[in-house]
Amino acid sequence: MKSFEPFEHYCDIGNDIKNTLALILAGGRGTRLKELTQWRVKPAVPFGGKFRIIDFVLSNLVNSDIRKIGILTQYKSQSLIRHVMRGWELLRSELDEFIECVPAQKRLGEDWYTGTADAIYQNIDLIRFYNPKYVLILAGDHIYKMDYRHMLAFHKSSKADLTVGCIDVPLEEARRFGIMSVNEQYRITGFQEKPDQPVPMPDRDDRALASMGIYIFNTSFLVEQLLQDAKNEHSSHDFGKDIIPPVIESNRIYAYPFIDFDNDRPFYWRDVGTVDSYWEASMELIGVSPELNLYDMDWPIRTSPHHYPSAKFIFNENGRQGKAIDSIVSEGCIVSGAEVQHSLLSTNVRVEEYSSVKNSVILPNVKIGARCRITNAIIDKECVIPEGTVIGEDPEEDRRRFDVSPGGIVLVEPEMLGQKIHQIE
Ligand code: ADQ
Ligand code: ADP
Repeated sequence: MKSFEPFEHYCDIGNDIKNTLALILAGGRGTRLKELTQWRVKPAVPFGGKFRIIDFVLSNLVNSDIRKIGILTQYKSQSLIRHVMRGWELLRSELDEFIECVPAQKRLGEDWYTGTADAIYQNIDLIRFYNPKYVLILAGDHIYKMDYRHMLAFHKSSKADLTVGCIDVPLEEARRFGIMSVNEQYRITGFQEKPDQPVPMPDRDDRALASMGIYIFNTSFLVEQLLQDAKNEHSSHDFGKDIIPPVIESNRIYAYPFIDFDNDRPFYWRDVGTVDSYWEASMELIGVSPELNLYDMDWPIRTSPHHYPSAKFIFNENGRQGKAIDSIVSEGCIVSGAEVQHSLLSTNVRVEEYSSVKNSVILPNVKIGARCRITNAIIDKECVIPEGTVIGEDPEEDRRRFDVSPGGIVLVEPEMLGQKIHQIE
């Protein structure tokens, strides 16, 4: 197989899309995001100024016309549930459309969800109730734009029992993923979850084919596998570890390449799992033509509506101009006699006079007092930065007060500033 072999997969999916139930796994904490996920689950982490991470997968579903959606939550789900309830009521129940948050139900003597397959198994009643033809299982913590109809057409035309979304990744990162090998028709011939020694692609010894953690199952096949796995006391009940490898030989398991064949490279897909990758993905948005285009009205990313006034830049009394250069500034922000450079200000941020903010991501509702200098930082929601604070200039000092990532990004949380969190979001 050549590294990227274009393939024909057009197939009329007719009403199948309406017969698909999407289940979003939104339960994992995402510990590598440090304090950003101390109070909220990773899909609820704000991203891109006005969005939360889960908005990307929800927008993909709605834009793909898949409107039967269950969100399986577990860890610190309140912030996520509130966001979904406030912002995602656009679906119409009279048309059998819904977005439903399904919190983990801990039953007496039983554990919370142990692995991803267990999370689906514990909601098997939901699957039986809606009785869809296909179940699309997704992670709630990835940033990308994908039309799942293409994948469903591929699944159907391949007559697959299960199709796994895949993308090629650098070999040195491959140990974080489920890694597969495929034949020329993209039928999976080998699958290892997070292997110590990942197998490179045949024609690219620096890349490996990774699972995106996106699965389309024929419902009957899924139910059969879940019931079987639930009986196996040695299983960790995880799709990548326990469900996929044993069925490869006996069943039709395919890989759907999320690859832009016109440009011979993978589409944009990011797991902003660490403080550094979160900062980098945010900074990329500021660039002239970012790979992730949030201004593409053909594929709008929706979120819960805010009712803030427009951003404002004002002169202070001494005639010092408030300005933002090479930055994203969201609604509700006021930059007063201060300078913002190559930074992302989320909704409702205040920057007071003589302050500067550079190469930084400022989350919603932050207040930055006068005469502060902030560089290479992520400031979490609700922080009030006292007048004269300097962040990002002296690594020793930063380490003493805040959290500094391996890449040198300073993460600032209200608690580190001695501020009480009055609203856990
Ligand atoms: P990981 O990302 O390591 O690998 P995992 O930690 O199991 O997989 O999380 C997958 C998704 O499920 C995340 O969105 C997480 O929040 C959620 N999740 C995890 N446990 C959950 C639970 N018990 N209840 C509800 N939600 C839960 C997976 C695949 C790999 C693949 C990568 C791609 O196993 O094969 O390469 O995703 O990122
Ligand atoms: P962009 O607007 O990102 O330049 P396109 O206009 O080609 O890209 O496609 C819009 C979006 O539709 C892409 O971001 C991609 O995620 C999705 N898309 C395009 N082709 C496919 C495909 N074959 N399978 C799944 N999704 C696709």
